[in-house]
Amino acid sequence: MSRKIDLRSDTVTRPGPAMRKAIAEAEVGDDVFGDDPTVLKLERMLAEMVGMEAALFLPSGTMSNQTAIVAHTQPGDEIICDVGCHLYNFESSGPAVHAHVIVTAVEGHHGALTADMVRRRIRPINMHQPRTRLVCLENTHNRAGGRIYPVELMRGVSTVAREHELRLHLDGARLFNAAIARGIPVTEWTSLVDSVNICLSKGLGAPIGSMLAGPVEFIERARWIRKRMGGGMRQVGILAAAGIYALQNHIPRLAEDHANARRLAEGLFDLPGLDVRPQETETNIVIIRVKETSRYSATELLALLAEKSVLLSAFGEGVLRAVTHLDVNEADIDRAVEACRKLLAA
Ligand code: TLP
Repeated sequence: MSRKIDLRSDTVTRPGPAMRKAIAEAEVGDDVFGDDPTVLKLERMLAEMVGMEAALFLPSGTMSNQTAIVAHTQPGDEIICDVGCHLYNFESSGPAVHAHVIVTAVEGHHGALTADMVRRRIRPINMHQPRTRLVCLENTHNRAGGRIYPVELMRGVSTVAREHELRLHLDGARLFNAAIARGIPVTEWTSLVDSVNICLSKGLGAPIGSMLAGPVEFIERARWIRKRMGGGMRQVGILAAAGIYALQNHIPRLAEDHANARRLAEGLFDLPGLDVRPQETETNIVIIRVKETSRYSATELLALLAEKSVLLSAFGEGVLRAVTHLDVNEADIDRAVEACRKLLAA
C-alpha cells in the first residue's frame, strides 16, 4: 500500500532526525523544583517571542487554555467567546468543570468577535447576574478553516475589554501560522491580550507541548493550577528541547504549509459535489463541504479516500477538514487531489 497522506491534523507530525538529536542531547533537571535548564530556556524564549513577561510549558493546548481560564476567573464568572471556538467546543466542558464559569458563546464573523459583539454581552454589575470577567479569542480559528483574526478587530475588542476591566485570553494554538501568512510579528496580536496559548505540537512540529504566556503574577498562578491538575512534569527538558528546536527551525517554513493548503483547495475547487473555497484558505486548514448533490456523502468520501491512503477528518455534518503540515509535500497534495478527482469525476 502506498504511503499514507495524513491530512487529519497538523498534530500528526513526527519528530525528524534533527529534532530527535536535540531531544537526546537535552540537558535536564526536575522542573517541579524549577531547575530544568531546558524548560527554563524554552519558557524565556517563548515569552520573549510573544512579548510577554513570562511563559509556562504545559502538556497540551487544552490544559493551557483551561489553566488560563481558571487563573483569570472566579467560580460563577462569565466568559465570552465565539460559538465555534476550541475551548468551548472541544475541551470536554473544561470551563464548567475546572473553572466553574458559564460561557456566553456569540456567533462571530469567521470566528472573530467584534468590539460591538462583546460590548453588547457585557453584563451590568448586579448581584442577580454573573460577573462578566473574561473574553476568549482564537487565532487562527480552527473551525472557521484557519482564518486569521484581523488585527484591527482584535484591537477593538481589546479596547472594550480594558474599558470594562475584562481580561482577554487568546488561544493562539496556530498564532505563528497567522503571523507567517500575514507577514507580521505575533506581537501585533499578543500586545492586545492578557494571556496567550501557543501550541508547539501543531504546525511547529514538536511531539508534545503548549505554552501559556502572560504577566509574571498570572504565570505564577497558572503554575499552581497546572500542578493541581497534575501537569507538573519532571525531566521534561527532553520535550522542551523539541519545542526549542521547533521555534528555531519550523516557523518560516509554515509558508509551505499555507501554499500546500491553497494548492489543495484550488485542486478540489472545481470537482463536482464539493464546495471548497480557495480564497478563504488563508493558512493550513482546508474546509471541504460535501454538497447534497455529490455522488458520495461526506462519510462515504472519508472512507473511500482512506482506502486510497488519503486521510481527512470529519468536521461536522457534511463537512471534511484537511490540514497541511511538515510531513506532507506538494506531490502528496497532488496525489490527494487526484484521488478525489477519480472518485468524484468518474
Ligand atoms: N485541535 C485539534 C482537535 O482538538 C480539533 C485539531 O486537530 O485541530 N486550540 C485550538 C485552536 C486547537 O485547534 C486545538 C487542538 C487546541 C487548542 C488543543 O490542543 P491540544 O490538542 O494540544 O489539547
